[in-house]
Amino acid sequence: QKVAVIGLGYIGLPTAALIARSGARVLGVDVSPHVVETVNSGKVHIEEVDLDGLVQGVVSRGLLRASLTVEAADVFVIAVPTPVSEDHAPDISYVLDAARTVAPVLKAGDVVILESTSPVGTTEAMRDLLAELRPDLRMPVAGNGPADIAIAYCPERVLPGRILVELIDNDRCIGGITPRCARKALSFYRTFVRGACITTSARAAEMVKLVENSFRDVNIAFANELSVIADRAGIDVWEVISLANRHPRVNILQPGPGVGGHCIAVDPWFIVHADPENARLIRTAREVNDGKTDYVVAKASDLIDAFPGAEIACLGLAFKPNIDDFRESPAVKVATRLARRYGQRVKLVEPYARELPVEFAGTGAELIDIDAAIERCGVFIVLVDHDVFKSVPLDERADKAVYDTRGIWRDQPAIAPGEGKLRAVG
Ligand code: SAJ
Repeated sequence: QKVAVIGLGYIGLPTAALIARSGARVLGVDVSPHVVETVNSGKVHIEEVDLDGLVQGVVSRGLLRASLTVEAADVFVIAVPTPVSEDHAPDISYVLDAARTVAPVLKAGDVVILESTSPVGTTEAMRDLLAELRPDLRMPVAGNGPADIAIAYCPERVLPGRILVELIDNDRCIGGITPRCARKALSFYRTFVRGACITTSARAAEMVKLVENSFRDVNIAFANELSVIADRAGIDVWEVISLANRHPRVNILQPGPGVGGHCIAVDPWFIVHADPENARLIRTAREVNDGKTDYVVAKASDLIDAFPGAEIACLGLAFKPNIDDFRESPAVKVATRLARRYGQRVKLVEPYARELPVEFAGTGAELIDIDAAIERCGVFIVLVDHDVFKSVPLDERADKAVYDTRGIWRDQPAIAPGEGKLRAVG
């Protein structure tokens, strides 16, 4: 069968490559000429474990090809961004654009699957648009009997850094506009997914995706709120969490400088926007997690001010450990605010960055490696729990003033800044 994947980003490209490896002929469609050229030359424009080798293999075997324009196919998979605007309203225009792209080449028997995280009702909106553009084809409507086109929503739920593994092994939830649509999409996913594939309605599947990420956001907010309360009470939050987690039914997540990435900090707003009156806990969790970033900036500034003149090392910029993804990263937010305030004193340590990210242009902040930071800097602000930071032994950092937002150096002693003791944890 022939598959067209619309959108060759963090989800679309790995998905296209895996489908191609399962033996289908895959056309990847993207609006960016750079992305299309890169993929066609067997290379990748994003970093993800093992993706480069996979793409190179399927492109060289002629199974995956990229293009700026769509062609006829049997299955269309849409994986385009669904951002939120400043006022937290979801923007589904890329999904609707993708539907407009696909509409002219649709034929009876085709399957159209939306994978982008979407507000409830988006798959139906896409169906309505396709119906308008192709009145010659019967689009699925619940209770209306057979249709020419099957339309389904099947959210991705993979973790950056483990995308290729999770695309195959995670369970999938497949929501059809009608049960028949779900069954057609199911037979497609069975060709490359090893996890269980469970069918439901499109609206339920849309909600499932939003709920998963909101669940995680609320639970991280709990840990972040706890970290502030414990800090003010002079208690080590990581000790409290690890002891509380010994209870058989307690599993508290880890506090940090806030929540980043392009999913968990965004998707809960889709639910809040749809029902602001009732989504109170979900909205508060967002506010708590964003507020933690402000708290970290204030605490880091207090520590820095206690050591005038000392150079400051901000450890980590990625939105989570051991990846090179800086999108919506709370570490970047904290470090840019510190760099704007303390200028050249600020040194950024990020083994996953090849150059200084644009946010820091003009601040005077500089990218250095961890060894240089240990030699030069007196104040350390730990923002990301990269393994390379965790492995720095105490004797190399015992004389540093440290604010550790991730709890990786719990053996760090407090350092006296001239007069008075200053212990910075939480
Ligand atoms: N974080 C904490 N403390 C924790 C766990 C995470 O502060 O205990 C922070 C991370 O540092 C990071 C943010 O949360 O800044 C998000 O990281 P993550 O690892 O929780 O999630 P993502 O954004 O990489 O991927 C999530 C996953 N969703 C869930 O785990 C419910 C993934 O399965 C989804 O596919 C992905 O969002 C997505 O695309 O929606």
